[in-house]
Amino acid sequence: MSNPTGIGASILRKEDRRFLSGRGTYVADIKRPEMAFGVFVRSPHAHARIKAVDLTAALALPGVVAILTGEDLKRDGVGGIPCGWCVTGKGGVPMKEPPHPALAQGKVRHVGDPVAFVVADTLAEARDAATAVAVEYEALSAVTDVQGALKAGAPVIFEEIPDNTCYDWDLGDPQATGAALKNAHYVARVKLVNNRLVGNPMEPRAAIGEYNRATGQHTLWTTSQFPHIVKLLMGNFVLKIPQHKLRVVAPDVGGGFGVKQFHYAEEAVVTWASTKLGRPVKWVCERSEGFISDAHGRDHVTEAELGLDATGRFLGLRVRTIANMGGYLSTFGPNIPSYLYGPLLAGVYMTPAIYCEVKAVFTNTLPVDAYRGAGRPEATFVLERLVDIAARGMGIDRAEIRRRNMIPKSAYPYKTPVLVEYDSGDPLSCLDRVLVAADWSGFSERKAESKRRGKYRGIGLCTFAEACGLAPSRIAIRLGARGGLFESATVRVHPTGDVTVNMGTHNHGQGHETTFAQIVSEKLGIPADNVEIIFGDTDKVQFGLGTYGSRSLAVGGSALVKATDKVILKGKKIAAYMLEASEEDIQFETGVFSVAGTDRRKAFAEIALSAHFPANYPLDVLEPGLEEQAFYDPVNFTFPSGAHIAEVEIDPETGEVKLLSYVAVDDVGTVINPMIVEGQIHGGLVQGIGQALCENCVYDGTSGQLLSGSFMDYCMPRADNVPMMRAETLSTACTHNPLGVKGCGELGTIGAPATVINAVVDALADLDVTHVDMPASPSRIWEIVNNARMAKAPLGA
Ligand code: MCN
Repeated sequence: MSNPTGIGASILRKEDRRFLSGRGTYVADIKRPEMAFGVFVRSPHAHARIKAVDLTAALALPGVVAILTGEDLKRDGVGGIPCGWCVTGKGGVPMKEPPHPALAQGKVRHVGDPVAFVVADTLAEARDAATAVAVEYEALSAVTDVQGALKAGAPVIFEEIPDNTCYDWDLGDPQATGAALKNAHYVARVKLVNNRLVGNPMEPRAAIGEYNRATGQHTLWTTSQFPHIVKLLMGNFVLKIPQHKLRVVAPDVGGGFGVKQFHYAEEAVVTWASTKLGRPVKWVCERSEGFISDAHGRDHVTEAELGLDATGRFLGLRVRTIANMGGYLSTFGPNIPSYLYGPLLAGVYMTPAIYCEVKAVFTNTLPVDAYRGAGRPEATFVLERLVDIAARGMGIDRAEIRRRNMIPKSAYPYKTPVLVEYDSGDPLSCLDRVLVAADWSGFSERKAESKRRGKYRGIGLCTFAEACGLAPSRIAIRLGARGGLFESATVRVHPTGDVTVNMGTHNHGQGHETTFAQIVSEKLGIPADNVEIIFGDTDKVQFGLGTYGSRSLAVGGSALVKATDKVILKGKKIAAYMLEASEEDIQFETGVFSVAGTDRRKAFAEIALSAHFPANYPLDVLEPGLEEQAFYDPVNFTFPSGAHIAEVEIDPETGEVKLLSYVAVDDVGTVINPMIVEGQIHGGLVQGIGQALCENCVYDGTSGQLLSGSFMDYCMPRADNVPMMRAETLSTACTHNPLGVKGCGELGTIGAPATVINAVVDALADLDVTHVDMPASPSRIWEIVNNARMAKAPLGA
């Protein structure tokens, strides 16, 4: 490697210097002069009419500045929280899009629905006053599960939507798929639940609104993955603040995982309150408040069938899913179980016919939206469970059945029957490598050893493709996005040759300050330490769409390459002038401009200096300065793929599933920083393992109360749940972006749930268990094991 801080170098994360020394700046750290504190009064009911709100006692308490309600919103003409994606269902019927007031009006629709906002001089005073707000509710019956919400006579969440259905959508060819299943030699079937999850980023959400009466400028500091979108949605639709008068700042953000990529009511309420009151207003979410106010993830109920011919080749796949939308539509909610789900059902296989139907349903629960992987883990789980069920049903080795159906490298670009065209990939190589790395062939010995100790051992495999690098504006807009999905970068070269880059993406744990600096280092031949990456402030950074859908490198990084290319082009003009040569003869390599075939050269820093001291510039042909901007909108998604293997051991006495090993081989295209990619895959794997083994968001079906509303009941994976994991990469270059990169941020959550559950089911195969729903918690496994044992050898038999 010629450049020690360029592409391919595993340099340490630059941003960790401030994080590890406790010097990050999070929204909760920000103090503004005269700042007041806000606390939300939230509904204790899942479904209720608001009969009256009595503020008398609360307003009389010390320190209270104001208490705002949904009625105040109405009076001030504040708009509802908009949804950013409109899905069109069967027959061209657009989704139902009910109003979403920032503070409830007339009715509450989930536990935690905000009803009032109390602002006081101190946080303690605001909390006291919040408990004194008297809301009279008329409780209504609630429904929290999707099947219940579709039953005749179910509680109706919105009067104008009597069947609680947001949309009824489909993708693929129903006739061809029906015929394929009818003619199949074998049909594998599964009914499964994709468990509901709470994202729980380490830093809870927070927001501060501030209004400057002198300039008419509004500022919102918020824990957001996409400050420009918040600015657009909130400014334009909710508060009607002209865009040039609104600044949104998302400083250091302590993890998002999708949870912070929505425009939330709280952001609008603090901004509105600060304008009304003429004082900055701060709200910081409590951890337990996060459980009832952050959007949740997953929550599907699915039935699916995979038809195969006698040789084990896939003929047709039919999937019927009911997806929970919750009590309101969140920013991307409708898009997750439709366009981020259906197109992923092809996986890495050549299934000729696929048909997918999704009903999205309103319930009395928190809105459901993207959570790391967003739609793609759900699709992978359905497909990879079916593949295992088919292999077992037909007596074919699980690796072999996958191999027989996989898209060979030579068949790329490959168009699937569900909308997408994969540009590149080599899933067979991923499979071959993971089988060796995990010693698939030596498993039976290890299983026998576990058996001698009275334990059930299982090995699970999952091979999958993902669509990420969320962009192509033209595709997204056609499919219902209410905005573009390009990305942007500005490269400012200082007179010394040091560089500041403004990125439209947002770094909240992904290491952008390092990897984007590595790209600049590689392109301009300067050390990564001489490059500063700025993001997250709409006043500093040009319009950009933010970070989600593993898009920052593929889309943002490509914009950065374009901008640096423009810098090099301009540098060549300057060099040509300085070296008295023709522009065509100037070469640029490893930070040096030179005249081809001569020893005449100028270092990058000399060119930068000259650009800022244009003593004798021919100003008609050469502008001073060295700063370039680029916007990049790709032609396609990127399609990483992977093959993962997990091994588990189950203790039949306790039901505990111990994860013994996990090996992942993923194709992420060109790797910018191997260590960061490995870390990203590890992090995603732990979240996927969490979904598979312990995390579960549970509502009480009758009262609609959230039963798993704290870390006492919602089990996050911890270090001792996870073994040492091995994450390897291989690279087939993306064919349509300049770096050949594919995203890596979500691979772990997409592959791990199916991998781990396939291993759990394999461990229980001798008990004739064919499927286990997530999470495979000790109580669930204990029950399955004991029921299966009883079925095989009933008591007294
Ligand atoms: N990278 C690389 N080479 C590749 C691919 C990526 O070096 N071939 C680097 C990138 O330059 C970047 C990181 O890996 O530094 C992740 O890149 P990418 O896959 O483009 O994903 P994003 O940066 O867009 O991050 C989003 C993704 C998503 S969707 C979620 S959710 C998520 C995630 O990343 N949330 C995270 N990783 C997270 N990590 C942390 N710590 N916290 C979160 O909230």
